[in-house]
Amino acid sequence: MELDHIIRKFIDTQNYSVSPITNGLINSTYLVKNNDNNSKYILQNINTKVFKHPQIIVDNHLKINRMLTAKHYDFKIIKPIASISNEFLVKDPHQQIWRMLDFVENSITFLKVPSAKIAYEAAKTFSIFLNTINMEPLPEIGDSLPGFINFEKRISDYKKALKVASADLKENAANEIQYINDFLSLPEKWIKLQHNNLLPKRIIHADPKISNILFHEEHYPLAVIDLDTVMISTILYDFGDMIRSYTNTANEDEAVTANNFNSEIFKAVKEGFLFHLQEKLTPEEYENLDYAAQVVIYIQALRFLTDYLNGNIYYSITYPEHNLDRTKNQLQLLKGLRKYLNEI
Ligand code: GN1
Ligand code: MG
Repeated sequence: MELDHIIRKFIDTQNYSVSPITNGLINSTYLVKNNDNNSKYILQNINTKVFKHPQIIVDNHLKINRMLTAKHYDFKIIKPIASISNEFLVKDPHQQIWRMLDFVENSITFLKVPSAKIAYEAAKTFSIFLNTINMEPLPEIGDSLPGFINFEKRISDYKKALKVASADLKENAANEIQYINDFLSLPEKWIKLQHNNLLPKRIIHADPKISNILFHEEHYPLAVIDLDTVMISTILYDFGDMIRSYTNTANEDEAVTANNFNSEIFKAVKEGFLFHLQEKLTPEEYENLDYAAQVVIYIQALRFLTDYLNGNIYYSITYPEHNLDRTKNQLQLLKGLRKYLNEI
């Protein structure tokens, strides 16, 4: 078996079982169980087309763990597991990079939020996580994804994709292209705030979607996971992405045609997010929360659409229209959110 080579670098037995976990869109993930002693681990193949310097991810992860350990933090801290030869990153014969992480027993993840209560708990968990790691002076966090929150670049990548895409793809995506083009000026204010240094630099998670929190089977939060994107940027991104992920009544992968935005959850997320952070936010941050949510959803739609037009080179897909369906989902969510914000 292909995986055997790599698993044996981490655990010293042939008596194991392995099964894929198909949640992520970038890395490939497996659950490995050592049947000698019943211990379980998460094994991941790091997508080095996206994360060009995996060592940065490992260093950031260890740094964040040290900060969480040093402070009072009630959630589980996921540790990277060293290989038998004491390395956190291991290369396979195809030059693929692998790592192993703690597995948390009795944990589950959600692909969509089942209730406003879970949304509140998730946002509050991130609020505590962010509050715990944002100590002054900010430690040096490596940039694992240069340009990740550079929206000018996101837009120019989209325009490039539009130029080279086939007529067929553009026809399939005609409505979505129209909508994205109509709102190209939406991120301008954000870009300006960033250029003028009006948004404080903080450590953010940058992928606080609902499946990046482990819940106990009895539905209370256990751990924040997936620290790969942890970076120094504006906390508006994390708030926006929580709204993007938690207010969606559909799975991110479903092509929806009717409203998929839930306003009760919107309120719950805001309350949970502000639980620990309210006093820390500057007026610019606080006043732009609702705006940021729109921009993050818009940029996510634009990223899915860009990838569709580029022939699906970034996000993993299971069928050709997958990224277009994801785009439709995000745009429908954006419409729902904007309608709600206009009404209140
Ligand atoms: C990607 O692979 P995953 O699920 O950790 C993406 C996020 C998107 C998310 C959408 C490095 O995260 O930015 O918001 O998909 N990560 C990267 O589900 O691009
Ligand atoms: Mg991620």
